[in-house]
Amino acid sequence: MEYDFIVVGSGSVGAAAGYYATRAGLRVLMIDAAHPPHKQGSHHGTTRLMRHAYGEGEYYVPLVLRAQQLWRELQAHCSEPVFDKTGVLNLGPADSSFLATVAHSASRWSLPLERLDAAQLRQRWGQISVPDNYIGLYEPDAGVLYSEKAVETWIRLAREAGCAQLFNCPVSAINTGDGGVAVTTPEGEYRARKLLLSAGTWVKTLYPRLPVTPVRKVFAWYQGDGRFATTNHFPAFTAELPDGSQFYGFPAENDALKTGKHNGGQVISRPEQRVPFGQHPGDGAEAFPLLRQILPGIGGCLFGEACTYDNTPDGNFIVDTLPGIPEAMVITGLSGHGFKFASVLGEIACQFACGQPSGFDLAPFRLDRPALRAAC
Ligand code: PYC
Repeated sequence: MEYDFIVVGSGSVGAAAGYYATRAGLRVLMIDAAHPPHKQGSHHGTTRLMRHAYGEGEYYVPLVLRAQQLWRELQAHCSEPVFDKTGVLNLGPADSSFLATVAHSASRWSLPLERLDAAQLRQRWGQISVPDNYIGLYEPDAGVLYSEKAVETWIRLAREAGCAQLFNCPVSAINTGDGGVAVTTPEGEYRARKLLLSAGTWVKTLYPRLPVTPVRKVFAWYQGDGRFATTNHFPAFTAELPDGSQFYGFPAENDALKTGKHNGGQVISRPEQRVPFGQHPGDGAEAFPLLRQILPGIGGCLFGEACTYDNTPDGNFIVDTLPGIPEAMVITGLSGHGFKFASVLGEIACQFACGQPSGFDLAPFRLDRPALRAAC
């Protein structure tokens, strides 16, 4: 066997897995169709949210707390910020089910969370405008991750620790045999005892039965000013509008506030359908409802980018072995909220490669869960 562990897709989770497995003493080959960090997947655009009191389900909290420890460790290897504790403010109607789960997650795991009514919100952040039936749930220990910086650091650390890296090299097939796994690339075939498939959006080109839908998404930077910056204690945020649409956003940097719409987007089936920002009608106006209703002091669109979500039917991740290939783990379906977990998911993949069980309850992420069974 040439390698102990091959990583197919070395963006966010794959970059972390490659580093942790190399550090654990395994002979590792990281492969990617591009050269991470890059803009072809879902880790570009500078920033991602780091939320702990998790609105998507309290079962994510143990994972996200371990992820946070690992982000702190990564920070020690990087001279620029990987994580900034800006706080995260979750805004929405008082009866929002997302906010109810945020509150439940915080209480179940004893996480700091402040509840503010509409008047308290307006008093604390005069830049924010909310209807009277809105509340805010503020997580002071949450914040912002610098996604490309993190991926770049893992790639560098893995390389320095002796990891083999084959970038700009697409994998065209994964096969089993001789008690291991083989991948086919234009550079030849490589074999290992174990494999991680973390190819994100286009994972179905290698394993078509996975219930993952690629969706084109956009995010953009809008004219802000010092009132919306961390120096003025302006937090990162999630916001649910009265029509149910969900947005996320970050404090302004260099007078530009980044925001994007979490739901919606265009379902695509080929990479070339992910056309650049501005080429789809509505790209430039997508965030206007958020800005008009919640952040009226923010000005016009400065620039934007397109990215992709790899969505599952229930919005929960897929963390499992590939059906019929127990030597191969698949981590995909991060459904637009997974970057913050890249560190802990990389560690879980490393444990799989080392033959160690994960200490986490991964049942919500299995391929045979009811919500996915119909789709598989
Ligand atoms: O945590 O949901 C999230 C998120 C969306 C975009 C960036 N972070």
